Amino acid sequence: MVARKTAFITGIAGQDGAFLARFLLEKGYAVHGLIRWDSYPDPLNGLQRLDTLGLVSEEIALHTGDLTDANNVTGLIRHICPDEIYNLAALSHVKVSFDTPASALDINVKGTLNVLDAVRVLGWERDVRIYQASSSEMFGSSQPPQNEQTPMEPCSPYGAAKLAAYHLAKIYRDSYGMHISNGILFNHESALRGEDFVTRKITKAVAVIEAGGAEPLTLGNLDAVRDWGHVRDYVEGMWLMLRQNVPGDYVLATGEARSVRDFVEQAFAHIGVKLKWSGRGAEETALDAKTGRLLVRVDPALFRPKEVHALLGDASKAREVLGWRPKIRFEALVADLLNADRQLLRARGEVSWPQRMAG
Ligand code: F7E
Repeated sequence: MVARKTAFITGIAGQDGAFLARFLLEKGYAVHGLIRWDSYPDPLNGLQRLDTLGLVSEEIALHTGDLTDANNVTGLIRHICPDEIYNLAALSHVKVSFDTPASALDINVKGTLNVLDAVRVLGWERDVRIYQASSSEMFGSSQPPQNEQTPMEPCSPYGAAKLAAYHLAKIYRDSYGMHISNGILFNHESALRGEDFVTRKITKAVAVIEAGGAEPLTLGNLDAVRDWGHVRDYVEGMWLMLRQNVPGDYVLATGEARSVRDFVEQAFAHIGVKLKWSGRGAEETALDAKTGRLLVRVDPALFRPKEVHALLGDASKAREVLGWRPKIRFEALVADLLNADRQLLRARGEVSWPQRMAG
């Protein structure tokens, strides 16, 4: 009989953590997760995602702790004795990292170091496989398409912190022979994405407008181009990286570049509304082409101090070595998020439903 593997997921209460937990449970793993002390009292921001996936149960062992506390991390890893660690905990909002750069470095760099060093200090370098959540934000202003060889020029404290953590992972791999892989993931979304990320912000606003909401959708930079995939595909890629005999670094991306404006158009198209764009930059607006009602406007307060203009991933290496292929394309992704937001509105009873859009 094959022994049951144990996985430890830091950041299990986040979007990726929740999907990965479900994926690993389905594979028969014993799953342990790290949550911050404040994840409990605030279910909306804390364990809501695990709850949505039906995972707040004895199936998962949740441990309260803090990634920035080295002794705490070492103690937890010693106690859990994991075969695999997925280090997903992070301050993950790029704009927030401009406001709290020290926290971004603390959690994203020191937190990663604490995980890597705990395994080294315990002398388990050959026993534990580690997945490090690296990010396409590390490419920053590098020309697209980006792959594992592309120079990294981060544009935010978040990107710089992720790059430092990426290098630490490589240094520990090369210095101590540890099985550590960096997943360089391009944007990946789901219905569990926080509403302060652009995809959920758009689909939630469109669902509200469809149900009779009066407020237009207010956004920052509409020209930003991203490579958006679905988190379901990406957690499989994380797991596949740890199945390899030799660790490595892999880009996971769809290879499809879309602007924020494209995402907005697609979401409104899904509810049967065609947009008419006019103006540029902070003056740009979109009206309902049929009724002339203002549906989208720009607020310069949502611009970032420095923007990553275009991210488009080349995931050839993951395709060839891991056999990884994303299955969910752009239209299906937008539909998935929007339909979930429609359902959520109905369930919360926040607006009357169904209701015709006011003209
Ligand atoms: O922004 C623009 C914004 O916040 C996407 C994280 O998971 O992916 C994510 O980082 C784009 C940016 O994600 C609004 O300026 C316009 O160009 O959804 P986002 P992100 O910054 O790309 C990477 C791979 C990560 O690793 C990160 O952890 O959309 N944008 N208007 C806006 N963005 C937001 N949030 N809100 C707006 O109103």
